[in-house]
Amino acid sequence: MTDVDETVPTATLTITPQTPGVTAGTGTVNTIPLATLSITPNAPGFQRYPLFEVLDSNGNRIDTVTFENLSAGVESDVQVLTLVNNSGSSVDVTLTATIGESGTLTETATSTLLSDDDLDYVFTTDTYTVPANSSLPVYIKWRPPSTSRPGSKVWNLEPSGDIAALDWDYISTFTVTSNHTTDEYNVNIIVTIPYEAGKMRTDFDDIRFYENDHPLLYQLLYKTDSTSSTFIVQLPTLSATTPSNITVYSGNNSASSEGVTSLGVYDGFDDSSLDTSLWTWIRESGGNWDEGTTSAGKLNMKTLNKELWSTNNNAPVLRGNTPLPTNCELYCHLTLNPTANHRRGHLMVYGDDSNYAGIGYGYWDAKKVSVLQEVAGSSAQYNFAVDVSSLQVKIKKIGTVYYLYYDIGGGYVLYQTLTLSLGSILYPALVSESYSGDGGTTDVLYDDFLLIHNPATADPTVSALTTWTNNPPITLIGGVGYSIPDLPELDLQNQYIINVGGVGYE
Ligand SMILES: [Ca+2]
Ligand SMILES: [Ca+2]
Ligand SMILES: [Ca+2]
Repeated sequence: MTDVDETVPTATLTITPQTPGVTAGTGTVNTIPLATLSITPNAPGFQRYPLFEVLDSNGNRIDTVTFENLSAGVESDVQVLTLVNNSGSSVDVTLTATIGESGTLTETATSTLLSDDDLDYVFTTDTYTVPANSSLPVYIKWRPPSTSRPGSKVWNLEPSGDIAALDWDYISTFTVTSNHTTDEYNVNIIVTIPYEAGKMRTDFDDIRFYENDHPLLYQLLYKTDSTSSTFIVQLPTLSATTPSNITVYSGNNSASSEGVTSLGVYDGFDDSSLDTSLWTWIRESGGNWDEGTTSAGKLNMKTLNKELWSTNNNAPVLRGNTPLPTNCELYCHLTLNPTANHRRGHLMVYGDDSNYAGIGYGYWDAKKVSVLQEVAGSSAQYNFAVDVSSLQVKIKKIGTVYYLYYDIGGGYVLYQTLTLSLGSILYPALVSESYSGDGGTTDVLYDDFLLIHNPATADPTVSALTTWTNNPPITLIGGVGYSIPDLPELDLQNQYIINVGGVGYE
């Protein structure tokens, strides 16, 4: 079917189908005969609406759906998408919108069908502006390909790509609770899914994430088959007040992974070859670095009596190829045993040799967690004595605020919060250095580099997964069950799905 971009305006939309059987024009006008379906994403991000199956044996038919803007602001760029599934005949679809009783509708483009051949989908390029607290009634007129009555009626209240119908056998759930003061949108979080024997594929390809019956974008970062997997999952909304309830589906041996690759970057340094699509050397020290030779599955960059901190800018810097987004998180695991002053390795946000900030580990009269910064060549450092051989470091970048964390086994500890103007184009970087007069070298092993786009401003609280249970066969929207209406004037053969709030469909 289609993939949908995620760049959409904030919206709280309620789909409110009307009662059936209203007569208008030359045919019977039927609105979708369902009770109110309330779907409130509150947020940018596409909303995938339930699948209705409707056929009008009269030929022409008109269905009406009202999209209600419940938010306090004008919603622009609202797009209506109909997906039509028929058995091969052409379908005549027109989409018009009129002024709602309680507000003014501005149609910003004329309807244009983008596809009308043997339809899998039909949609228009229209976008609409819906004033605050007003409605956008949309009339969907289409000509079904057949007047035959196909038999039993099906009202399917499950979302497109319906997880139950497609034979996912198990579900688990978890909650994400914001620790920030305002709602945030399209927030990416890290989720670890441990393997559950017999309830998921050993390669985790059948894992799916849903919220309120809507599929969520996700990206598999890394995994060990039959052991554990780690995903980025994107939440359309992370409410400041209401936790997000996420459902995880598994248990479909024929499923293949449908994740995206746009939410983050991972390098486990596992294939013994530096990935030059990800990394560029600012200064390379040939023969003094390797991936997987010194230590399998790790990148080694030796300290070489070369420095970045202060004015001797001769240390090797392995820099990411792609500039960092405004808000992001960087992670890396470090293994080293420094024994002389200034031997150290860092994960950094790097603009150039005079503008960077990073956290790592090194030696400064003792083994210490180390934070280094330079802003326009003015350098500073922070050190915290702790004797370990490996540790995890993390940088949360929210605009120009840098939160620098370390984890020596007890969980992340926020060590420094720095507000720094490092420039507008910044990259992730790995840097090993040591004092120029030292004369020795230290292996610095880097592993599991991870970059996550658009994290929550404050780390949210992510609950543990609940016990995996059987997937109930029908997903009810809003917790309300609908009986199948008896509509003798309708055949039910064709299907359409209405999406609101999405732009950039392809
Ligand atoms: Ca590699
Ligand atoms: Ca590795
Ligand atoms: Ca410098």
